[in-house]
Amino acid sequence: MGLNLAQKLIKAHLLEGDMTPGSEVAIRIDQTLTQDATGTMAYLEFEAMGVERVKTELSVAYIDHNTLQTGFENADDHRFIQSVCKKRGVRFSRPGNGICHQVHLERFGIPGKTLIGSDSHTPTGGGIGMLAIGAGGLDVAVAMGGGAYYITMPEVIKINLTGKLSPYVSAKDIILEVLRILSVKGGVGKVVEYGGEGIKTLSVPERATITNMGAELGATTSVFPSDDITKAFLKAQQRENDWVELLPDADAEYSRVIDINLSALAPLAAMPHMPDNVKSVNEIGALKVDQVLIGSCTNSSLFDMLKVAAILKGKTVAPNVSLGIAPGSKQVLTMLAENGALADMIAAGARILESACGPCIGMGQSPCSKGISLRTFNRNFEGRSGTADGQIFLVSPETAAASAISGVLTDARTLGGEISVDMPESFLINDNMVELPASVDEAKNIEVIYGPNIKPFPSSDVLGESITAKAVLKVGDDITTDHIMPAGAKILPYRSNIPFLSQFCFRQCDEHFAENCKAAGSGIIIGGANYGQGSSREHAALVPLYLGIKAVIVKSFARIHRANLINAGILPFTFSDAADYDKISKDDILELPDLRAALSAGTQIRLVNKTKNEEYSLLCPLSDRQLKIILAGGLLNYTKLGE
Ligand code: MIC
Ligand code: SF4
Repeated sequence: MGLNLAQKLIKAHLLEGDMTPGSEVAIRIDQTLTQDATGTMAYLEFEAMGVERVKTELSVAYIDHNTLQTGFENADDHRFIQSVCKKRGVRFSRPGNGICHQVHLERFGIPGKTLIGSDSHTPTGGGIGMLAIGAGGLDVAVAMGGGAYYITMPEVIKINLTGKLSPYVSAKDIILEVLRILSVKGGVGKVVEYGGEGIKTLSVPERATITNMGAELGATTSVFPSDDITKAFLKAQQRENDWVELLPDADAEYSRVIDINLSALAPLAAMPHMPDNVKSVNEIGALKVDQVLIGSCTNSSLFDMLKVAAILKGKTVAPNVSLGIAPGSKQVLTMLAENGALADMIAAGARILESACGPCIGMGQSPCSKGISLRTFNRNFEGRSGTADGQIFLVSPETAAASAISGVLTDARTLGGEISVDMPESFLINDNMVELPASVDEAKNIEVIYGPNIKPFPSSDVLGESITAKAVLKVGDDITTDHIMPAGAKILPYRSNIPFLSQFCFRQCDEHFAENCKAAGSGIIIGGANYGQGSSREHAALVPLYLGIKAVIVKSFARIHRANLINAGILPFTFSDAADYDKISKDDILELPDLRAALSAGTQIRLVNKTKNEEYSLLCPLSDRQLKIILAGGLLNYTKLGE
C-alpha cells in the first residue's frame, strides 16, 4: 500500500511510535516559530529549561500580535524576546516585518520540513508541503531545546479538487466550503490533504489561505503537495534551492475522500459566530455593512492585495463603511507601494494598517455596536472583535472589496469581467528586519532583559491520590480559547503576567469565575463537545491552573488545548457516557478517588458527585509519556524530575 503525503512527512521524521492512527508518535522538529503573544511565555519556559542554544535547524521569533503598545508592557516583552533570541540562536523578526505565517511562508518555510509554532495557524506552511503544526508554547520550547514533538497519529482525509475557480470566487471560498462540509469539529485527529487536478490551478498564496484556515476544522494540519507551482513561488523568493518535489504515492490511501468541484463554487461567507456557519453570499443577501477589514494571516498576501486594489481602483468606499487593510508583510506592503496598488487603495478611502495581526485579535478597529463587519480573517468567535455584540462575517478579499464599495454584502461576480493578477516572477527580497543571533562566543556576554510586566508562571504540584473540588463552571459545546482566556487590546499586553490575566478568565461565560475559583481554592470545569477550540495559547491552561483548576471534564476536546492542559498538569477527562454531562450542576462537589492508581492502570475513572449522591465513569486516555507528565504535575516538573 502506498503512502499519502502526510504519512510520508511523518515517516521521514518519526522518532518513536508506530504510525497507526490514534496512537502517539514522536517526530523530529526541523523548524520552530513563535509570535509575541505566546512567545514571551514560551521563551520564559525555554529559559527555565536551562538550554544554552536552540538545537533546531531554524527558529524564528516574530513580533506581530502585540503591536498597539498602549503602555510599556509589550515593548518590554519585545525587548525580552529580542534579547533571548540574540543569546540563544533564534532569528528575530522585528515589529513591522509582518505576520508570522505570511513571513515564514515567504522567507523561511521549506517543503518536506517539520515546523511547529506557538500559534494555531502554523499549518499555513502546509501550503508549500511542510508538515506544519500549531502547538503550545511549552511544546515549542521543548522542540527548540532539541526535544521531540508528540502527536496522535492522525487519519488522513483527502480533499479532491477538480475544475477551476470562476472569476471572483476565491481560495477562501474553498476553505469555507470545506468548513461547511466538515464543521469546526470535523478535523479533530485528522490531517487534511489536498489533491486532484484542481490543485494545479491554485497558486501558493491560495493554497496557504486554505491550509491556514484548516486550523478552524480542528485538524492537526493541512497539506498540499510540493510541485512546479511551489517551485515557481520559491524561485520568485530567490529560494529555488529549497524546493523538493513531494507527492503522495499513486496508490495512497485515505480514510475519507471529499470531492469539491471548483467550477461549481460560489462566493461564501461564515456568519456570526462560528467559522463553520457558512452560507452563500447570495443566500445571505444584501446586508448593510458597517465595516470591512482585509488582512490577517489568512488573506494578506500580495496576490490578495492586488485583487483588492484592482476592485477598489477609481472607486470610493461607501459612506456607511470603514475599510481597513493590513498587508501581511513588509514584502507585500513594499511591493504594493512600488507598483502603485497601495495608492489605489488609499485613494479609494482605505485605512491602511500596519503589517500585523491587528483587528484579527481585537487589537483595535472594533466595530460599532451590533456592527456588521466583513472580514477576510479566519475566526469570528463572539466578542473576539472587541465589540460584544459585533456581527462578524468571514469572507474572501473579493467579496470584502466589492462590499466595501457598494456598502452592502455583495457577490463580486456582479462586477462583471475578470480581475487577473499574475504572481510576480520575482518578489522584492530584503531581510533587513530579521535580526540574526549572536555567535556562540558573543552570546556569553548578552544578558536577557526582563521587564517589570514579566511575572513568574504558575507551577503545579505532583498529582495527589484523589481530588475533591467544586464544579466551579459548567459550559456548553464549542467553547473557544477566546472564552477561556480572552485576548484583545486591553488584555493582550499582559500575556506574561498570569496573575493579572486571571481576572479575565471565562468572563464572557461567568463574570464571577475568577472570584469563585479563588473562594473555592480549587475547582473542576464541566464542558461540552470540542472544548478549547481555536488558539494555541497555553494561557488558557496556565490561567486556570493559577486559579486552582484541577480537572476539566467534557464531552470532547480540541487537540492543542488538551495537550496544553496535560503540559500544565490539569487532568483532561471525557465522559464515558455523554449523557452524564446533564446530571452535573454548577457548584456540585465532585470527588475523583484513587486517581493515581486508576490513571496508571488505564482503567475508567470514577467520578463521585457528593452533592447528588451519584457516580459516573470518565475516560482519560494517556500515552505512557502523558501519564508520567500528569503524575509529575505537568511537563516542566516532569522534565526537572527526569534530570
Ligand atoms: C489567534 O488567532 O487566536 C492567535 C492570537 O493568533 C492565537 C495565539 C494567541 O493566542 O496568542 C492562535 O491562533 O494560536
Ligand atoms: Fe494573527 Fe489573526 Fe493570524 Fe492569529 S489568526 S496569527 S491573530 S492574523
